[in-house]
Amino acid sequence: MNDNRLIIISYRLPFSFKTENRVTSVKASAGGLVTAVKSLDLPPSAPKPVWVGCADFSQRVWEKHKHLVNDDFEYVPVFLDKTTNKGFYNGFANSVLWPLFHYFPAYIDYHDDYLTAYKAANQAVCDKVVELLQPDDLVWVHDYHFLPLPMLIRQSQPSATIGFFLHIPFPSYELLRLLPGKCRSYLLNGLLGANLVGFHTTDYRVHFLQSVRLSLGFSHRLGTIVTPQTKVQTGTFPIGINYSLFHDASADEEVVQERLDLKRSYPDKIIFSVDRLDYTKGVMQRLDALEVLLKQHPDWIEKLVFILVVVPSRDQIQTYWERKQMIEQAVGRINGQFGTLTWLPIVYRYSDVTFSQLVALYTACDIALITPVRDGMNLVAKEFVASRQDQQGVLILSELTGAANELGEALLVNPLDEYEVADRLLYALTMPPDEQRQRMITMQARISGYDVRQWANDFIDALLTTQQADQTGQAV
Ligand code: GDG
Repeated sequence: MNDNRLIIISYRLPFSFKTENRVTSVKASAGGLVTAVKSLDLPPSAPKPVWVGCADFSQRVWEKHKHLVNDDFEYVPVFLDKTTNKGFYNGFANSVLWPLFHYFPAYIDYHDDYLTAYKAANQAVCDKVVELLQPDDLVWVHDYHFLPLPMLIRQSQPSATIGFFLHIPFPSYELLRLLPGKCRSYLLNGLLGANLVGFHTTDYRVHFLQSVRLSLGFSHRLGTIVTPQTKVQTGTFPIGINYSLFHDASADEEVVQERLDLKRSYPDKIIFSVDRLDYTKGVMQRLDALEVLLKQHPDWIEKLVFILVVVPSRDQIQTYWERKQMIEQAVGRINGQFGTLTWLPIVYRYSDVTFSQLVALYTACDIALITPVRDGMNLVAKEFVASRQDQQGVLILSELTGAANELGEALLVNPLDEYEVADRLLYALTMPPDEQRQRMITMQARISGYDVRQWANDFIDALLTTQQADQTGQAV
């Protein structure tokens, strides 16, 4: 890193305001992106980085309470009107791009006015960024909410240095072509405004390069796309986690106490999962697998418990609240079918848990059952591995996650095959401690070597390289 000022753009800012009994306080939010950006190695001489995002509070609240938000960033909220924000976020971003990029074409709900709102929101964010932008700033745009933003900024500031990182999968061209041609070209052209476009895996990157060639006619040379106006480098940057945070937390006093409480309440084998409420996370398929296991192996009845934490998310979108109902029906059905007067197979919680509870669950469980049907990376799998100081516990992981590329010692499964998942559950329930240790040690060595700080620094270093190459006129 050098002394350039960093401008981060993400849909959400990393905090929210909470008012209780007329007292307003600030709540910092966690999550992969926030942790990543906050752990960047910025030199002490670097100017304060700026974080631009869409406000989920009013301008009046911001003016009154912004003094409460006091950390290493300067925050710049963009205030969108309600209709634009709804069409942008619930509409185009989460009812078109999200299902499409996660291979759920049947869930796409495309309307032209969603696209209009998406364009308006991107323009509003662009206007704000351009207002702030100074020579030598590095702009880092995050995720599918802002695919057109790099080109919008570039059109107004041709010499800006712009990086873009996609946190979700980039689908194969066969999926992308479901979008109307004008819309597809608009989105792909938007990304070509960046100097560097980053993905979690090489597959996603290859899909992007193919889509650009087939939709726009620009081929690439060793991952660099040259158009008459721009030169765009692409790269693979698998996001990591704050490894030491999770590893060390397992010995925190609060976590130890929570873990003891859990072990006392659930003395048998514990299977655990935590996900945002989302059809991509494969919760229904996971429940089907548990049902198969208990049907085929009734000797496990009363000898295990599945702690299923589902974190509320996007519940104003139909496919999301419908999913919640489906999950709750399935939990009720399985508990009714296999439960006894003193035991239930599933403990279900629809809420978030604190960091200490999360680490206690990661370290109390015998099996982490992580079976998304599509996931850009999946940080939960990495956090589970990092937190196991005891080198015990089995990870069952969907092969359709980005994380599966790095966690080959997990029991990899196809989440749609409930018989395979049930079979792997059975194997995990009886896996000898030595085998658990061997697998865990290898995974820990791998993910501790490339943590979130390194991920963020690598991306910024690669972005700086494109800037230097542009300045000296050499090919990237
Ligand atoms: C997107 C991509 C990609 C969850 N529940 C609680 C809680 N969490 C934290 C986890 C983890 C994060 O939220 C979830 O990250 P994931 O990667 O699993 O999933 P997405 O939210 O879908 O993230 C994904 C990621 O971006 C990063 O690029 O990996 O593929 O979809 O950090 O720990 N934290 C606490 N309580 C909870 O109840 N404290």
